[in-house]
Amino acid sequence: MNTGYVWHELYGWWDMGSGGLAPADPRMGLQPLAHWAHPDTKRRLHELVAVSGIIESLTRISPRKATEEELLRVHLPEHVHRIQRESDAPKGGDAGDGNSPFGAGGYEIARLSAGGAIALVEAVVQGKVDNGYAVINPPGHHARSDHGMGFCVFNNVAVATRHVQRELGVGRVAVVDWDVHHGNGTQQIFWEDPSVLTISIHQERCFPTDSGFVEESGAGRGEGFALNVPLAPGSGHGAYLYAMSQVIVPALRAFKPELIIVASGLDAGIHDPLARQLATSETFAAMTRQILDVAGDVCGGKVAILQEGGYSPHYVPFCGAAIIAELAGIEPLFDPYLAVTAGSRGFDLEPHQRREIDQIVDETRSRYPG
Ligand code: 9RB
Ligand code: ZN
Repeated sequence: MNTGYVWHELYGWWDMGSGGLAPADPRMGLQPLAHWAHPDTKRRLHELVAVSGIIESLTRISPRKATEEELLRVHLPEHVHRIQRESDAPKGGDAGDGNSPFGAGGYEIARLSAGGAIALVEAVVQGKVDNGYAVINPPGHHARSDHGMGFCVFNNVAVATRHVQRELGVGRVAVVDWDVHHGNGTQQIFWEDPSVLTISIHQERCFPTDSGFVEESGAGRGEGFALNVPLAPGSGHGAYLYAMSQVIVPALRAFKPELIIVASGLDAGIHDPLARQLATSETFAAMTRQILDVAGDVCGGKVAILQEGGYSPHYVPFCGAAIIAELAGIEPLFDPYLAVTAGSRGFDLEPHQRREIDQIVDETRSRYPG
């Protein structure tokens, strides 16, 4: 496969300050330490792709900065201009929820992240590559039209989707968000839009804690074009693949998109500090295989995978590299962590997980988009 690949050094310069989840504050007992979303995790993914030699099999695609006009297709002017203003301040600003700080000059990096998404999706649509992966940063799936949150400033997936719809004549786009957190921003942006099917598979009530329920399905003309697959904590390889094959793949086959964009958080990985799922590099490779198979049947294999979250600096690189190797059709990279986790209880589909996923099938099958 001719697989596109996006990375830029400035993604590794995204400055979240110090503190962990919230900014350090001794009055709250919060000691300074590298923020959980420190960009080194994404840089280490890129460096594993480079050092392993996987990069030799990929087509490098250079990102550009998304223009203000491109951002405004998705976001309100107040949001874009506030980020721009705060980025000009000596110490930067916050994406919108007080827990998502960024340093001076962050506007430029956030535009480069959205522009990296545009560049990859455009190359896939134009057939310059068959599929591709963009290790972009900051992430985007929590960013709503009116404000950022959850470490996300601009909704990269949404900006790229609008770009190919407006500029390249693409109609139906499916977004599969396997980040362990709910893709609430993407869902909100396309809530009433039947041209974009948003699917989010996530740990139930992980973040945000008040969205991502099965009952959320879109509204107006977009009714039925949002799909949520909330999983119990402790879901692993078996549960993820069962949910993909029973719910997500059938919905994609019914919708028949012209392009599939994956919002690829790697924080469902077993070593992630921000969630409690048990996915391994093999899980991510197998989910990629499922997406490639359905894409091969419905949209000529057009799949663009865009980085979202992922907070284990040790394990994220192996999960990302496994996805990229699967996209490119090359040998998987040896994952030294598998030896530690193999055989752990919860890797196979547990009876309660099967029951809950079957229930999601029952509740959603009648409203699959067509
Ligand atoms: C804090 C809150 C967060 C913020 C972001 C994430 C993960 C994002 C991600 C998880 C929890 C709230 C610190 C709310 O990876 N997305 O893909 N917590 N945010 N209140 N407080 C005090
Ligand atoms: Zn996440």
